[in-house]
Amino acid sequence: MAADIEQGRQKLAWAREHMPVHAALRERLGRSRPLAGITLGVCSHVEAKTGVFVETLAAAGAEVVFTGSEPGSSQDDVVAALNEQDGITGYARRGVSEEELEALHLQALDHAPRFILDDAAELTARLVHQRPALLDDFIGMCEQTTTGVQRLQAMARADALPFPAYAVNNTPMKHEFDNIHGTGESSLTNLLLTTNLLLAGKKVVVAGFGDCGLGIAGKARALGARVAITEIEPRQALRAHMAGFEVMPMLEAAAWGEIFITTTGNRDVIRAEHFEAMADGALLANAGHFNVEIDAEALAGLSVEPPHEARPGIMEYRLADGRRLHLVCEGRLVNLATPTAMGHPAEVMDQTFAMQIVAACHLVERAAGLEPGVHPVPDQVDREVAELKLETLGIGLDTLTESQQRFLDAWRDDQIKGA
Ligand code: RBV
Repeated sequence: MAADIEQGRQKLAWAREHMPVHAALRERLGRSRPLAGITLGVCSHVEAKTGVFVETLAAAGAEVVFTGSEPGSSQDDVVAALNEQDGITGYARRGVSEEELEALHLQALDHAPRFILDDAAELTARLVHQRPALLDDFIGMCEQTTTGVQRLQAMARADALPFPAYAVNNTPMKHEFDNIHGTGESSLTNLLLTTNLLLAGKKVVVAGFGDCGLGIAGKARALGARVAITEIEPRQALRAHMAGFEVMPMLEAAAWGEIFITTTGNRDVIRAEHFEAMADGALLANAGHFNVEIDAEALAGLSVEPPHEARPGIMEYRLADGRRLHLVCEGRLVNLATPTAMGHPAEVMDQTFAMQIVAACHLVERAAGLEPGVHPVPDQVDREVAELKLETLGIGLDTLTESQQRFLDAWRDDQIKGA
């Protein structure tokens, strides 16, 4: 069936309306056009907010080629509505296989992008691994997610990162908002929509107490759930404990919990020994980038019959003793890949993608002077986006007085007390 292009335009218009930082950037960068003449690859979940991000990059002068960063998260109507715009070409489809996703990525790489804005380093890793001839003219890339930064660091350790990369995920403006509030709200929203079940009073196990885990755990508790955390890092475990959460190993949590949400960025976090311990009806969902945190193969191996769809987006596995375990959207990103999922809320993506855009403009300008490797985004860039965001919210700031500034610069006792 042909994608409903009018619906795609409507989704883009709504997202535009709720992304005021992008509106400001579109105007500013539309005048200075800092990305003029550059073919830019964007790999992300291609829904409406990502669409506004792509439009803004085109307004900044770039020739944009986009593709999807996950098989289940792009929306065909938005893809069609983007493809009709000047300066934008895209290759993304909802519900593709891993092989089809690879083919779409390679189609995007056929445009020979010289800069990449990536999610989980998906397109970047392919560029280095499968299209090394493009590296000669390649400028650099910006990465927006925790998984991608860790992957880029692995590439750097393996001598496979011959250009500068900005760890946009690590800026306060990204991970303290997107990971905590974006993942926190959208994972729970979509889990509840997909299951039509109540969170209040439920025992929820969150695997991992990084920013995403912290966001989900805090918001689940705010909705009345009892929350337990599993961790491998002693200080994170203590943080969770002192934030008032139960902390326990997964084997114990498996027997305790009713809903499980993984956020670790690693694989096989919930596996056979854990499925064996779970109660009938347990719900399993993943909020990490890759669908490897819940070992679905092991779950299928324990099942006495092929899984069947219990509700759209939920597969039911029946174990030998009759217990049923429910896996949400094949363990793919619960906030993006369920049938009704729309990703993070618009206000959060306005901020995240603004960081990507401003960081990209900054890196394009200074890439020649930077060593290959993973670099932090300069703090000033982060501050500027924060100021812009506050401006759109109509929130004012105080400024330091001269004596306050002197106080901060002082170190001698007489200076501190006498200033
Ligand atoms: N994310 N994108 C959306 N476009 O709706 N929602 C979440 C969207 C991004 C988020 O910024 C995170 O870094 C990444 O998805 C994980 O794949």
